[in-house]
Amino acid sequence: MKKAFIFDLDGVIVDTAKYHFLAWQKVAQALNINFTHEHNELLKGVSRVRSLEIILELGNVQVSQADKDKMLIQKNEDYLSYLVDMDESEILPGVFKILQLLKEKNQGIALGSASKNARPILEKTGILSYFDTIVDGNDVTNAKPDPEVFLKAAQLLDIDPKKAIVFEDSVAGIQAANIAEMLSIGIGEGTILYEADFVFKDFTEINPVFIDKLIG
Ligand code: B16
Ligand code: MG
Repeated sequence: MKKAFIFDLDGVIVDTAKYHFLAWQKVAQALNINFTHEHNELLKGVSRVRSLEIILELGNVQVSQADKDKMLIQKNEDYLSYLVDMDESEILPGVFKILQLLKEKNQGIALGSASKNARPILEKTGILSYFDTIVDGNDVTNAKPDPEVFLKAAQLLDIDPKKAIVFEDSVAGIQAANIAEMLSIGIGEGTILYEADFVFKDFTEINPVFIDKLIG
């Protein structure tokens, strides 16, 4: 049977959260806002604009729209500078194997990410060709937990959403998959991603037998 396997990007395929953190930290420092790794967790799976709003709320700081726009541009330029040297070594453990297995089994493979930088990241890490379709922050109007990103991916693959499986590291992403009536697989901590149908620490914990069961 052909199923739709939809992958989130940051935290699932690559760990770009560390680069987002460094770039947001500069924005926060310029505003005298204390921004910690713990705060960074709040930004996972969240859009760029909403991330800035969260940081401003944390510091109880108000700025004009023009200043917000400047900060968003600055943050992204800074973030992109960390991606310049990115290569396939940044692909998270076990991801390659799963992608290869799904390709061999002729399954639908899609990206469903909130990032507007998804394509260059997939290109730099050399895995763009694995994806039959890509839905990212440029293609959707509603952010996760709205299921738009995943529903669009299933639609582009021409596969019933009920036959879709989503790999996600964020709570909002798991909720989006559940709302879309897709099977949700959390990548990370079970205590955080408890709303997921299954949770694995990383892809090395997912074996071919499990994938076969998902395919049915
Ligand atoms: P960008 P995902 C999300 O990607 C990140 O988790 C989140 O931290 C980031 O703010 C968002 O993309 C937007 O990214 O600034 O590159 O457009 O986890 O949905 O793949
Ligand atoms: Mg993510």
